[in-house]
Amino acid sequence: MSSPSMSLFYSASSPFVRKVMVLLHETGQLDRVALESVQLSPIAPSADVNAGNPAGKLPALRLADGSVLHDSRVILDYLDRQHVGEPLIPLDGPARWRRLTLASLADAMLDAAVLIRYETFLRPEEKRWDAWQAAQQDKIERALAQLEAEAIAELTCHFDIAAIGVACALGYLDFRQPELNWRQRYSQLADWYADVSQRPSMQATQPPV
Ligand code: 99T
Repeated sequence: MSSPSMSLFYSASSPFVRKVMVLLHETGQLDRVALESVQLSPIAPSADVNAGNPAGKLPALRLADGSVLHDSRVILDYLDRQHVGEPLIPLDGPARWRRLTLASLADAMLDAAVLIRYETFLRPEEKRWDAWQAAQQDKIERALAQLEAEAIAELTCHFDIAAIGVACALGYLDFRQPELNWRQRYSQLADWYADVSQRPSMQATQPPV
């Protein structure tokens, strides 16, 4: 086995990193990427990450030539063009735009959930803003409702960019917002998630307990 040619700035608790890891599993590319574990937050940045990604965010992928790709969407697109199997991001046609739109909705849930995490975990209590936090939570709820009403069949038919994104978003809600009890309101999504979370790629990338 050759040594990895790329390295991924990585955290096991990041759902954006998890999407990349799931794609690596699903496409048989795990051994091409070395993991560089990083602990960071908006107020405790990593100089190494900042040097490659001025936004200071994970994931970032250093390629063999030393250049750095970010963010997760760009990295997924890049890695999906590096294997010989069926692409997980359709190359063209209406399917491409629909699957990317579903993936973007999953990212929007994640953006809101990560902002809530920082608001409740990092921001001093006296500076927190309940209405702002509730507005982020509403975004998550609206996204869950639309996925339940419109996207179950599409998610079920293929474990691709859209399904990976939604699965990682639901996993992150379980990880950081267990009290949300989203399964009570979205039973079809719950059934779908129960099924896909058995996949080896999802099992191997679970957030820490
Ligand atoms: O905002 C920061 O300075 C640090 N935050 C991050 O690096 C988070 C880690 S999730 N990453 C992103 O927000 C990436 C978003 C980007 N659009 C992408 O890559 O798709 C950590 C969550 C947790 O630990 O709970």
